[in-house]
Amino acid sequence: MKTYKNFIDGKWTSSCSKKTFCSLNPATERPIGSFQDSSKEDLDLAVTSAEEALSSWTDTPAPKRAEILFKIVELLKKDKERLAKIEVIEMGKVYKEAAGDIQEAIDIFEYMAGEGRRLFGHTTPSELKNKFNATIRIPVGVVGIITPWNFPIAIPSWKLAPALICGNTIIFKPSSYTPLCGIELIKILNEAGLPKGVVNLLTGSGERIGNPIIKHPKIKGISFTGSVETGKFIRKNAELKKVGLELGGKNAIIIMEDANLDLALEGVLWGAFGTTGQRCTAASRVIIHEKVAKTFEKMLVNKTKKLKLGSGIMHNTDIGPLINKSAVEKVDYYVNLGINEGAKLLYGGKPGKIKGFFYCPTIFSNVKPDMRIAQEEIFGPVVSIIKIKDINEAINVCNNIKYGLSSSIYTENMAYAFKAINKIEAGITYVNASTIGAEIHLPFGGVKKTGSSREAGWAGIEEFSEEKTIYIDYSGKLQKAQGIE
Ligand code: UN1
Repeated sequence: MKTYKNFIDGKWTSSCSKKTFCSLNPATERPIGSFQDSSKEDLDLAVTSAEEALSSWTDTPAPKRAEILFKIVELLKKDKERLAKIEVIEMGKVYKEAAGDIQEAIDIFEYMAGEGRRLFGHTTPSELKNKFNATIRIPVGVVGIITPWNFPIAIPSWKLAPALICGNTIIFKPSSYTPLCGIELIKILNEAGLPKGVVNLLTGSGERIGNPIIKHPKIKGISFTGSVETGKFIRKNAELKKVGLELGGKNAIIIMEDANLDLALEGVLWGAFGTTGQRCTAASRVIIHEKVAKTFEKMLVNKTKKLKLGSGIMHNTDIGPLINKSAVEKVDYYVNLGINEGAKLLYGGKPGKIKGFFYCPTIFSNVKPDMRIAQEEIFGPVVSIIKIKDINEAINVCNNIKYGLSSSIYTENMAYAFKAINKIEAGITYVNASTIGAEIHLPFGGVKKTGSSREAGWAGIEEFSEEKTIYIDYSGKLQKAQGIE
């Protein structure tokens, strides 16, 4: 089995800890490689390198930095198939979704490369004569990027691409369930010609290497996607660092009585069972008008029965494995909880019969909005159907959760659609589309316990830069603002 290394100061290096850990293929439960179990000492070396690289990277004109990002786009395109296969093997999602993940990385690097010739600030008039006012963007400094396993190439790219174009240098810790994907991405960044120290990669656990990144006094910004618990820990321990957090969801699809049910069905299947339900944006609740609930439930069960579990590498697989054994146990725990809470198990509700971390797609009906299966993030292929009587109740139920990431409504009625757009407490609302599939050039993020940050698109530039205000007085005399003589 191959041992992979950290990337510090432009070199592939073993950890000072001399310890390693394994990453498993979730479809076979077999290890795919061993990785550095990094320590605080490794982090200090990486931070020193990132600090040394900072001023020359920041001084490199943004359009020149962009040339490297365009090169990354080219290399990712060339390598798309190979990277997607690695992602299937390490993370488990089905091949066509893994290819989508790589495409998301290509798209964000391309968008951010374009930003090299924008990175807009503002100009605005002064209240005084012969004075010029504007803002420019400056980098945050050395930033820490800590990413999850569910989009192991795309989510790091959402953060790396804007961080790079804004002139930051980076300490990147991929999830310890998908270190190989992180390493493959950094290999490409390196091949594209990033100067040494601009990006440093450390593999290892949240506890041993994530925590010191969060607390490191020389790291000025943290961008994190993952659990609410870790998000809270970051808020407490990152002190005055600039922090971006994306912390999950309990997203709903509302289906009104006038909805096109065939369309809604496709949306629910894709939102609830795509990526085996392991998206922060997954649709884990269906809030449906009582007039159409029965018909829809039948349609959903019929289609779900046809979904095939299996390795993501096989072309006929619909649903890949969960990430690990504890994910299977967690999903199973929630399924039993749902039964005990009095929900009706319509379909599924058990682990897959094949080897690997599989779980059958699962549908609950008669779910009450306050049941824990309708409140807590399960992160697996489980969907809860909740009946409602009208649009107001639908929106109340939709908002009756601690999260606020994605949401969706299926209706042909403009008034319902706009009510949903205006009243749902979420960072994203789709109309007649599922809760998943955000595009990279728009802001992504949520409200409430999802974390209230935004990333990607122009929000990515805001996340990884500071806006500096410039006043230039060319009057040749002391002028005082606010009318002071
Ligand atoms: C996530 O699960 O954290 O909108 C990200 C989507 C994907 C990204 C999901 N583009 O579903």
